[in-house]
Amino acid sequence: MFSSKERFKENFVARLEQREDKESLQTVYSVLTAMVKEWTYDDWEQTNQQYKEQKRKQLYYFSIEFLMGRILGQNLMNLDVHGFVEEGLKELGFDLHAIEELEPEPGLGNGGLGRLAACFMDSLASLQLPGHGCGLRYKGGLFTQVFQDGFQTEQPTVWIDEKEGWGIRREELSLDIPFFGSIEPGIESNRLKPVLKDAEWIKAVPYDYPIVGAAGKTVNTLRLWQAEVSSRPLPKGKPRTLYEQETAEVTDRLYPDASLDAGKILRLKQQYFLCSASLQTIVKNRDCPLSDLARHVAIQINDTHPALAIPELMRILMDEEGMQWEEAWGIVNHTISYTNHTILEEALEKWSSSLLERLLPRIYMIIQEIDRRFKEKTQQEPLDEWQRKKLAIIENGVVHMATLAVVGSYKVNGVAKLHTEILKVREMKELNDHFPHKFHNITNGVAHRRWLLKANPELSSLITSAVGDEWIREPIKLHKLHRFSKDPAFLQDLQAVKIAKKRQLADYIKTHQDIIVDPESVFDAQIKRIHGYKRQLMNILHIQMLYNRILSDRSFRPYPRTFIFGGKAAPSYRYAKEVIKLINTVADQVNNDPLAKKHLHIVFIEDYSVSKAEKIFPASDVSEQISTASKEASGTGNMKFMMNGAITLGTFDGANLEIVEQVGEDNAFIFGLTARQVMQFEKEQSYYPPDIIQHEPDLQLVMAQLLEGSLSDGEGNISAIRNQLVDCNDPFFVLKDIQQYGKAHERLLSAFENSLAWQEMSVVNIAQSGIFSSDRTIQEYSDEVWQLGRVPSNLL
Ligand code: 26Y
Repeated sequence: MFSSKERFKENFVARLEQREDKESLQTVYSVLTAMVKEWTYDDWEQTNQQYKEQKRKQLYYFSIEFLMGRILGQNLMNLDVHGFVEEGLKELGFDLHAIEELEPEPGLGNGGLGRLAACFMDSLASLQLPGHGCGLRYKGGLFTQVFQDGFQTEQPTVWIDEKEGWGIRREELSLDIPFFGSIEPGIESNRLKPVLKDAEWIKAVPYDYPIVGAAGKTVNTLRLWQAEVSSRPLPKGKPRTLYEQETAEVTDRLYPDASLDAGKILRLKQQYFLCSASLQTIVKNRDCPLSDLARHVAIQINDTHPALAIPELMRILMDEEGMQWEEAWGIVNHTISYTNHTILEEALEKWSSSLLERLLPRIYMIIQEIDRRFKEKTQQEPLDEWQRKKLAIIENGVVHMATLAVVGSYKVNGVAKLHTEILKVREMKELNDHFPHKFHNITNGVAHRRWLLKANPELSSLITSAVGDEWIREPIKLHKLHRFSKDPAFLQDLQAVKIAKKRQLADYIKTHQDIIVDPESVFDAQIKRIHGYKRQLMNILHIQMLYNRILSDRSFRPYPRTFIFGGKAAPSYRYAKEVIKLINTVADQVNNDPLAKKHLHIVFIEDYSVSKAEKIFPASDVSEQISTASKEASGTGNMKFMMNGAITLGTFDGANLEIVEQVGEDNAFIFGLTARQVMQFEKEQSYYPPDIIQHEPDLQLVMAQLLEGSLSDGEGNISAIRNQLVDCNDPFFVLKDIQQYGKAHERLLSAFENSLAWQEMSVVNIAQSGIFSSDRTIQEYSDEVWQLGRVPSNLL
């Protein structure tokens, strides 16, 4: 690698000279990427070599999503060369920022869970821990969101990284994975061995991506599997074209529609494909006797999507390696651990026994045996019928993946204190009673190097100029900023940085969405998947109430605000899509109303993604975290806002509670029902929205506009919202919390008007955000679950 700008420039120019289209930015991108790849690959080989020689325990993080975002800029940063590469290119007349924007963005994830996996990859490598990712190389990432007449439409995204991408195809490590067929008893070396007959095989080809740790040197691996046609014979009667088409589908896209059986089979195929290919490789490449596997390998399953790892590892140990059940189970149960990310009923995976049995006959047999043995164990316990149901892996023809994941893992964690508590006392109470030592909490964290250092270089320089750069390696050192919380000069600088970031975002909004917003207004952002429990609906109804008041009350002239939304709705989630349409409808009205637009602007950033998030977090003053208490497992956007100095406006839910624990209630705006109150209402079924509407004229007006007036399009396009809010007693308590939400907004606005006091709150938030770095999270996983040893870079 180069240690100086001059050498970099020389080499860069020499390479550029050899290219044909020297003037194009695309060529510059291609030359630069090739150079960074070379720098990375040396360290990558060395890291692998080192891990092999030292025989260190390795972690494999299994996840159906890895939402990595763009890689070039991050690698330049972690290699510690971003500064001189940027300068060098500038001197040559190129803008690094523009070059970075040319990288096709891998959208191989959907939301928090996938981005968490990506942050974990960064922290593992940066802490010099041997930890790798295992996932799928989807041809298209999540769909591209395009608004048409305010409605979300979905367009397939093809993520092409064949020529210029970071991945390396490892053809020689390919293997075949079987599906369908039937099990027959066979004999091998004098022992019974189940034999799979007439299976359909799909070839799994690994693509390896380098994960560069901070300060370079440690380079771990993200291995993504791609499905291809196998050379094995097809089962009798299977048409070749159908087989080819079905094979291509396996890694075609994330979360294919699973409303019909064919879609369910496809999702299960994806899950097994990931687990089987990864586990077979891990077992084959181990550097220890099989009986020692748990001391040399840790496997973390990111939610239940890779829970088939449990029966699959059993299968490998027993059928392929000849182990007895008890010994194999002991290994599985000391190797695999499980992270739960949700308590929402609809997201707890359940599969029909018959589908599973048809697609994966041997795996289903093993799940049945795990279930039988577990039932036998709990037989003696004095449990009622309901409790036994909650402990069943297979019940009434349905396989409960979360139960399987808990029974097969040695540790189970929730992702924030409140979430873990709810798992233990309610959602998984029976399992926790049975396995009291399995459950524990590890609060999420985010890669501060991406979300602060890279996304907000202006703020990062300000922090470094005040307290030095230790915080980059040790984020907890952000504490030192407290010293500046009353320093007017620092507070002014902080404000200037925020304004600069707001201007950048305003420019982006002007260019891409043709809306002019005022950087002096409060930037209030809610960016996350669109979902009922996250309550984007409450946000937009509140805005509509403000709008109504501006029109009706001449004395009401609130401080200008820009409301920013971003997020996608699952294609089949009708309610969430109606919320999108509603936000766009209100936005159209408000942004075009000459009176209202002096006070309010609404921007729905189209096709929200990691790179867009990198622009929004640094530019926001207010972080909307307004989920119905008890429903948001953790949230991680809340942490990204916090480290960029935004103030939380939120409910006591997920990690918001821990944010408030850090900053104190004076440095956040908290409102609404508590988790306990929500759960009480749910238990008693005593919430009845019409009671509330009856007493609130401003709510009555909004509801009237929504149901038959200016917000309703008269074509039934908001019938799902209506149905939920009015007819189904709104499980998300929107109207119950909306008045308190409005009051919290008022408190917030008056705080904003005192700009020094606001900046002081901002400093406290940044100073206390270190604990939410994923470095801390990963260290906890390592200490409490994986027991990894650091491999210092001086050894590398
Ligand atoms: C398969 C299907 C049912 C499904 C697909 C995606 C189920 C769940 C998911 C994704 C869940 C997810 O992203 N959960 C989020 O995980 C974050 C990281 O822990 C949390 O911060 C966040 O609260 C949670 O909603």
